[in-house]
Amino acid sequence: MKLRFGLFLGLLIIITQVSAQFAPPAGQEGSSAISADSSCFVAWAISCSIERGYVNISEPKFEYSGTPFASYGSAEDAVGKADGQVVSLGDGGVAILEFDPPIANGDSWDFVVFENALNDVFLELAFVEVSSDGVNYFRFPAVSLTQTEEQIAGFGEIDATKINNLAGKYRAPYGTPFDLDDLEDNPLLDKNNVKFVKIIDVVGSIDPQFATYDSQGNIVNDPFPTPFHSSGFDLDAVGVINNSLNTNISDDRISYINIYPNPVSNILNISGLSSVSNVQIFNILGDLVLETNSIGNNIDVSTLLSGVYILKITSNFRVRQVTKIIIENN
Ligand SMILES: [Ca+2]
Ligand SMILES: [Ca+2]
Repeated sequence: MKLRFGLFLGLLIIITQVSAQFAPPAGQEGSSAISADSSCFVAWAISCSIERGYVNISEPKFEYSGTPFASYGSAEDAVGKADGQVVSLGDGGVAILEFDPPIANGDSWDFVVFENALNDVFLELAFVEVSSDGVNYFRFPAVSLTQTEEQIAGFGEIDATKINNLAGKYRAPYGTPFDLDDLEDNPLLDKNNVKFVKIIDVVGSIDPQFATYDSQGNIVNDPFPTPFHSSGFDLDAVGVINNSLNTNISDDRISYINIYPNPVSNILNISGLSSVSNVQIFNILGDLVLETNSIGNNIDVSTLLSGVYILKITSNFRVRQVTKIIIENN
């Protein structure tokens, strides 16, 4: 009897593991869903730009409300706190959100993407990428284990436990969290200085002509077509959990940087920088007044008027030091 029970238990564990690979819907045990009202958020996107996709990429001449592109909402709807106001991306549409201060890689989840799903199963998905420089983007390793034999219809259903590292996994007002630790290290990405998040609608068609693929080569199957002005991923907001202000960025090199003299006249000395660094000086209005790339040593500030300035040193896309300096030129 005990043996049988053990077998039963073992089988149950195996079945559970096979059928529930990833976190379940909001409210269920083990869910990673985070409410828009959670106190974990320290910031939200400060700007957003949108490149809309078709309302139906397989019929690019088809128009809804006089346009072949998604038209619901506007880019501003993705700025600030999640509020249920969304911008629709359309098939393959793209949103780029900007963060200041930048997102950083703190403990566990670092930022959260909000969509407007009405329930736990009508899910519209998007790939998520991040960038430190606005040029080189790195995609979270998305996984979609949804079957790929049958197209999920326009109002079809998806099982959240088959989805990972894709935005849109949870019903509103819950968001899908992302952990920068899930990205492989790359010299072109500073995980403690993520200024941009890119959201890319997955399209969702299983027709190879229009399909997109997850990190394992699976077609991502999601509701398609959705030939309306609100086609594709409906982006509400991106909330920040960890940024450069609330996260201790350990970098022992900082302590070796020495900036002197301060106050300074004519020549500012910077010592302790081991690699080529970008040095920027801003006036108190935030305008960039001097920029140079150097390996430490001397910065000529003789052209600047006397006053208070902010000195910012960056190397390898990481801000090494921000210091107030006083310039006293005659
Ligand atoms: Ca993290
Ligand atoms: Ca919104």
